[in-house]
Amino acid sequence: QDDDYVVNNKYFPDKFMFGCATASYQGAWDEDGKGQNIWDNLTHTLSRTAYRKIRTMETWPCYVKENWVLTTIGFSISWSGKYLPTGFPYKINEAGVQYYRNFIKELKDNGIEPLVTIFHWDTPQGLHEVGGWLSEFIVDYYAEYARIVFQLFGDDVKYWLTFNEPKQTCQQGYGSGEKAPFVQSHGLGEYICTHILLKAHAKAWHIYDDEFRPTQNGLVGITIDTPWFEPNTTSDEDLEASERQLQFEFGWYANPIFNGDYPEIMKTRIANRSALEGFQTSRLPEFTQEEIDFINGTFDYLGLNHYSTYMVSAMPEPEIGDPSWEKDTGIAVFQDPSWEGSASDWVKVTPWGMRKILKWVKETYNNPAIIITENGISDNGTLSEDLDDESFRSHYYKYYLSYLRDAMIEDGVNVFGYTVWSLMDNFEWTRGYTEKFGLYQVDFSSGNRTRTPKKSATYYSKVISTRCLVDTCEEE
Ligand code: GBH
Repeated sequence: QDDDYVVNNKYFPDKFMFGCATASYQGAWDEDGKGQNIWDNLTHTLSRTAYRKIRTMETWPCYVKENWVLTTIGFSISWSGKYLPTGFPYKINEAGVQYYRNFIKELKDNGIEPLVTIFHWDTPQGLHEVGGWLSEFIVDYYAEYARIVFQLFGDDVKYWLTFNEPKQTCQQGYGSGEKAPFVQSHGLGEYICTHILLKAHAKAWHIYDDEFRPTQNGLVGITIDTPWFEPNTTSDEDLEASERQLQFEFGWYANPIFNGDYPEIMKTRIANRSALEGFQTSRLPEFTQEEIDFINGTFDYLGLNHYSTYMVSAMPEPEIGDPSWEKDTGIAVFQDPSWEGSASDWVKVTPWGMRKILKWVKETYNNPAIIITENGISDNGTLSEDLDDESFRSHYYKYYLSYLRDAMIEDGVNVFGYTVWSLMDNFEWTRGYTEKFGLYQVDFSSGNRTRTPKKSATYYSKVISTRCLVDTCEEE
């Protein structure tokens, strides 16, 4: 978009947190008597080879051994669970507790701040079988799980995230059905799931606020993901399309938590379309005033996952028929074929989108404290793409971080940290091992999962230790 762009040469503040992100299920599945979750249920019905790979993979403690200069590392706790094998609080697995205790201690001993996600998509199978995220009962089970986690680890963990990407849990898990548990209930399931999940988030935040904050003094946020949506033209219709798409994608979760209730545009559009479709009430459930107040303000900071950009343009109102979230949105979404791609069809190199989304979030939600909890790009595993300093992954980080720094300096966005996705190649959900996001390559066929730093690992280490993206930086 901007060929003359010059990489930002200002230092990142000393207290800026740089790190790497990981997630429990993407690195290991069968440790310490863990129970089953909805992803085990999927992967265990795959071919034996795929299953074996998943089951023998245990990659994570390398960062300490490699002597990284990380200031933070993001990881998630397995609910299913390293220490609650059934997902229910009646049975706590001591081996699992000890595992996380040791891990957190090792981090702290190495000066690395743990950034802990309580839920990254791995609903316990037992809870799924009684309704999962479509059942109100899960609110209390989740809240109880969160309370136990705060109790067990809260003396050492100061940065909590209740959920990673709730939209993927709900829209892909219960709407389009592309991710576990593969429920296809277009235009209905994802709204019910979200309604319940937001209450679970709020309840966990309140539990922390009432019972743990006074002694533990940490921060509890939520990670929400969104691309940037660039208007195709400067017409009013396309500008509205961009705003509307952001509200349906991000505001769906952020508005209830940061401003109160669902975005107006969602309430109106879904109510109108539901009525035309013949529903008695809107497919978007309504919060009571009490619920709105309970959820509003339940954040200490925002985790933002951002990878790429889409173009959007206005289009004629989709015909009335079977409902879907896409039709409720009613926007044409596409990517420009000229954008540089990656091993993931959805990740295009569009670093300017980072500045735009940060500015939009600042303006829409009253300038919250933000940490970028995921940002990254995939290769296909042949390292050849990641060999020199200007390798595409180093290039990606350099430019995304540069626009991020611009957002901080020029737009006054309050970003306090950044963790790349991901520390090492890992299990990419339904895409298996075909897309490699790691700074470290993992040899999944070797017994000890040999890890090799890619060139981008060297570049990123240098950025962290110099706090500068280029060879020499200037003070602000
Ligand atoms: C992250 O989601 C996840 O949090 C992480 O676990 C995962 O490893 C990482 O992505 C890399 O994949 O199939 O075209 O419909 C990022 C947000 C939203 C990206 C859903 C993929 C589906 C695009 N994801 N999106 S498509």
